[in-house]
Amino acid sequence: MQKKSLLLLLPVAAAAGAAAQGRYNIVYIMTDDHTAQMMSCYDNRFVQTPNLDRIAADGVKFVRSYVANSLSGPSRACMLTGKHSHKNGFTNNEHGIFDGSQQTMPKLMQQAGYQTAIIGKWHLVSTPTGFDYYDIVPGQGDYYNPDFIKMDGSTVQEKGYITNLITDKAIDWMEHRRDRQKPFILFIHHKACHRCWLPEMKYLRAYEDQTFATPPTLYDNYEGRQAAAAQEMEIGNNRHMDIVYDTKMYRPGADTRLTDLYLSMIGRMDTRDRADYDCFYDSLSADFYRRNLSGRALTEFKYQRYMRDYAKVLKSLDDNVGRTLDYLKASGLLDSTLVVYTSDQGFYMGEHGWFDKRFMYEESFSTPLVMRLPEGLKARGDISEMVQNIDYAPTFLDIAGAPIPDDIQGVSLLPLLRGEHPKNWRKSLYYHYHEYPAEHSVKRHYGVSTADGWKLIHFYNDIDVWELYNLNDDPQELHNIYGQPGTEKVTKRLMKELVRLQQQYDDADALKKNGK
Ligand code: SGN
Ligand code: CA
Repeated sequence: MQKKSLLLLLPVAAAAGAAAQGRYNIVYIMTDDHTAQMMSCYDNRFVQTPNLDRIAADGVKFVRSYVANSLSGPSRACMLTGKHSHKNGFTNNEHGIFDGSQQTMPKLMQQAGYQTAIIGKWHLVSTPTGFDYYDIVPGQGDYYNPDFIKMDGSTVQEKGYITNLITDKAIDWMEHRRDRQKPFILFIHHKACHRCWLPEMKYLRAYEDQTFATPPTLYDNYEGRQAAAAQEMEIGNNRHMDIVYDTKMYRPGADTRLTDLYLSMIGRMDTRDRADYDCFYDSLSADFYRRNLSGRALTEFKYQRYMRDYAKVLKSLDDNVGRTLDYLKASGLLDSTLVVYTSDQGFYMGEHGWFDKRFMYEESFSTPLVMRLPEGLKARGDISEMVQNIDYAPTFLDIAGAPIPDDIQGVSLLPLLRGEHPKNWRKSLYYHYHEYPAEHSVKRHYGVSTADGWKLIHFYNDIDVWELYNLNDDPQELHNIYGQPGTEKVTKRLMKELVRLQQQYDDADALKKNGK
């Protein structure tokens, strides 16, 4: 009680610098592969997410929020360290092991007197460091009756649907396990809405009568974009989007590349749930094989299945974020807690014909970011300054009143949360994606994106291709105008900015690759 009233009396600057007792808590909720197109406060076309929208309605929505490297493990490492991938060392999922001995924001939060806990997806291979408590899933985790890795090193299978379980554990930690004498930072890392979008049983039949509008670029021909043409993440291609695993059109004897993986995942369900699941998808599957679809009809069928299953998974997520907010309110914590909701990156919902992420194009470079602000932080509504996931670490440190080490590359968002709009705010962002050759075949690339709507990208490794976009004229990034007459001046400006950022962030390997 004393803690709450103390905080409410403190103006923000004093609160940030005050003793542990008077400081804000932080609840950081991060989903997997949740994209702004599927969050109604960003985009109203497809689904309603009333609980996620509540966060924005009571706080702020960042409309230019981006990641540094559009992939799970790397994004998580950027968030934890406040540094770009080449500095924190975790550049890709397939070969990375996070070096847990390095400086991380949770460790610095501990030093500042915070209790730290993480529940859910970790995906950084090494054992978590800097957490007073963890209960994490191995690798990508499972939707049904998932395993959890405990702090004693044991792995325990738990009964239920993953989004509910992670939320139960988060609430249980806040209610029963934490030290109430300390402020806390709790990381709730959901598996939702990662591939292959397996729904909670109560939403098995949700969205089935909804037909989602197809994006105008579903049949993109990738003209002038060599790397876009070389990817392997097309909905219409059965080698990329698996008809059994991704769209659940299983039938006995099916032997697609990912059939076994699919069967092992749904093999975790309880018998009764499985019978209901089979009853539902078997009849869709029988109908699908009877129709013998091909070409655009097949692509559009897969697109509808993809959208519906993704929407089902998201519905449980939205419910559970609502449950988390309700708990914070009921327990009297809400007004002393910064609630952050974001994703590890954006995702393609059929734009360019794709699912998955990785590219520096807007859908996957951007990520949703909304925050409910505690008493004393005055900002409300949309924030249009450019922000990136390397900014979260310095923001949380700033909120804790802890010093921000010089080697942290992100910047604190606290001034923006106070309602300020610093004149010298960054005017460009740096991006670098490293995972190639790998699943989905997205070439390595880095680039710069500017506040006035320009983007310059260099794809390298087994290719040497530059792309230039003017997002003001070409928001869908269909027209690569690199090298076209009239673009010399802007290209020169962007190239200079790219080099400046690579120098500032000390990305020495990338600097060498410019070849300019
Ligand atoms: C898995 C998925 C990929 C996905 C990566 C990375 N394949 O490998 O489709 O791009 O994860 O995703 S699957 O057959 O195992 O589903 S990330 O979000 O973890 O980076
Ligand atoms: Ca992800």
